[in-house]
Amino acid sequence: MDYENLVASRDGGVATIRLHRPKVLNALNGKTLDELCAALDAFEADPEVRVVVLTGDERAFAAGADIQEFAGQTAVDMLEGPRGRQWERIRAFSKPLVAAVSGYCLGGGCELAMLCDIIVAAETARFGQPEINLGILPGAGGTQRLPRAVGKHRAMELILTGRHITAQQAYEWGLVNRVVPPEVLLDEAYALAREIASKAPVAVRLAKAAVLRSLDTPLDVGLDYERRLFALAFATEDKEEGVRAFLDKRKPAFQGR
Ligand code: DAK
Repeated sequence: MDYENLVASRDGGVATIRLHRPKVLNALNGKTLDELCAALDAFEADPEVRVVVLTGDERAFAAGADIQEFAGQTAVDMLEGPRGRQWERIRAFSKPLVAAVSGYCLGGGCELAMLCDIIVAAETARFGQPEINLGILPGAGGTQRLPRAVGKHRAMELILTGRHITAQQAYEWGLVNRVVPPEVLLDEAYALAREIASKAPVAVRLAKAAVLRSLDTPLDVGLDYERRLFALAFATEDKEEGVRAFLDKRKPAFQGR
């Protein structure tokens, strides 16, 4: 499919979405978010796609929402416009999302990375929630996901000062999985994505759903949810194949059923 502000492609089980508005550091305007949702819809529906890598370019993953668009927008636009639905779509994507982050990853860009399941950062990456400098606050989950990722006090520091942190600091705070030299950023992200893509696809989706549920439920509810999804995995042919392959001492050939 052709998009204006991103490039979407697939290689085997791994698809890639590369944000592409280089003149404005991949600022996330309505059209870009629409296209991102359309690409996710297409990848969700394509059974060949097992994992999606989301990336930007060297200078920016994304420098946040498009501030040009904010000028003149009202509270009602924020409440009733398409933004909420677009972010919900990204949140609901059922397959693993691996963010490969280089350069600026700010505001809505940082919130987008946090919606991904694994974050690989180049040494050049800079993370932050600078909305406070615009007289607003994070609006796509930053005040909720950042404290869950790095703890209350660190999240407060980032959100109340608007300061950026380095990739190394983000790693030390537990916001990203690993930090690598920029030239191997995509290699590292694809190695992870390919490894996940080789696993049983239904189990991978169930595992993603179960881990995400842990972040928004009390332990007993989460354990109950996990028990149900675990039982559901036993209804798949891939479970039979995985167990049989182990016992036969061979590699499993998962079919996604
Ligand atoms: N929007 C629009 N344009 C942007 C931009 C942005 N977020 N960030 C950068 N640009 C543009 C700049 O205006 C500049 O354009 P020209 O002047 O060349 O035309 C070009 O990109 C290059 O930027 P700079 O010249 O500023 O480059 P520097 O290297 O000097 O600085 C910077 C890079 C990233 C530090 C700086 O550009 C910057 O501070 N950018 C703004 C970052 C920011 O404040 N981001 C947070 C935006 S608020 C919601 C969902 C999401 C959100 C809210 C609600 N709902 C679901 C309700 C999200 C909100 C946000 O993200």
